[in-house]
Amino acid sequence: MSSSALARIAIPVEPSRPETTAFAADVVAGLTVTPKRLPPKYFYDQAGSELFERITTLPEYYPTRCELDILHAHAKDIAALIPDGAALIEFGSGASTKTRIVLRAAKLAAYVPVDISAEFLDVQVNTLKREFPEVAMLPVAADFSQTFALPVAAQSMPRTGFFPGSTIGNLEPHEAAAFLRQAGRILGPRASFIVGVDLIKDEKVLHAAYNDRQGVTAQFNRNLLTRINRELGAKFNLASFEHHAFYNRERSRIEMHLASLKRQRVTVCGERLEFRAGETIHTENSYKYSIESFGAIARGAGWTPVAVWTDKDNYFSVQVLTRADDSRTGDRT
Ligand code: SAH
Ligand code: AVI
Repeated sequence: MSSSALARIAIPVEPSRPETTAFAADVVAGLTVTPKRLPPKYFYDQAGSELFERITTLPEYYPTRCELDILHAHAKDIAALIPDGAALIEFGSGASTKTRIVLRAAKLAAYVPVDISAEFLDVQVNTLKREFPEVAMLPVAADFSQTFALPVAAQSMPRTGFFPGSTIGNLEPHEAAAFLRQAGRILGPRASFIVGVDLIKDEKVLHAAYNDRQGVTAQFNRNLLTRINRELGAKFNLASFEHHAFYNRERSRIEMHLASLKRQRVTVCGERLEFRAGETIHTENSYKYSIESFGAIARGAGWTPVAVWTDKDNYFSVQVLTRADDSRTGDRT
């Protein structure tokens, strides 16, 4: 957005917080273009993080179950990749459920959970400190797609990266490549990076995972409007927006949208926004990869895939990457 457009935006409810100003700018920028869109990172306020945790327990949401199975099956392999005394840097750590498998299997000196959902992160870290008193907990509340500083204590330790959940699938492929490059700089030479990547599969399975019968995914999607109402003083009527999620086969991605059920006008930060009946706000993409297509992105970003593990149904993969300047041969099971 241009600086004059930024200056036009009015009334963030808490104008002194830089995060609120950035949120306001991104919301206005995304809702004044056609088609309307919002960045998925804004799903994750406290309520959004809690809703995501409920999603992970839904019968239809296979990714968490599959990835937990893979991590349990390969806990020893993962531990063998991690040098003693290393720091585990996790991007988008959420409730750190999967991380506990790694924390139990490896001899880590420090855990650096990086997450944009600051309040939720704080609560998780307090619990983790009690569970793993021998591991230094060094949380970073930050947007991992921007430059951020590693805690000083972790800078002198060997570092291993962890990015489970297929959160990488919520980035556009070119953003995923840029992210992997930046992660390479953060993790340093000779680092390993363990990345969860959701795989292309039967479309019915994909559709069900994002259209659960209890409507939790719909609540997660609509929570974005609740957050805009609360933090930016808007008055979206949640009942007049419907959750839409479908698989876009050509682009190998689930798309989530909020569809306006009628013609309506909503004012956000002083901008009068018009919605046609049926017009949508595109809120998230969740890209699904083949092992080869993800491998190509990783290679292009300076990493070498050295191991790929999948669950019994081949729904989900955990991929081990090493810096391309430190490639070694590995298994592909
Ligand atoms: N790793 C967990 C959580 C995945 S949900 C799991 O596998 O279950 C995605 C997580 O990434 C959320 O906790 C969210 O707050 C965080 N996140 C999303 N976009 C982010 C960004 N740009 N920067 C930092 N954290 C982000
Ligand atoms: C965090 N991320 C990988 C989830 C996904 O599956 O794309 C977010 C999510 N969106 C809807 N349900 C879950």
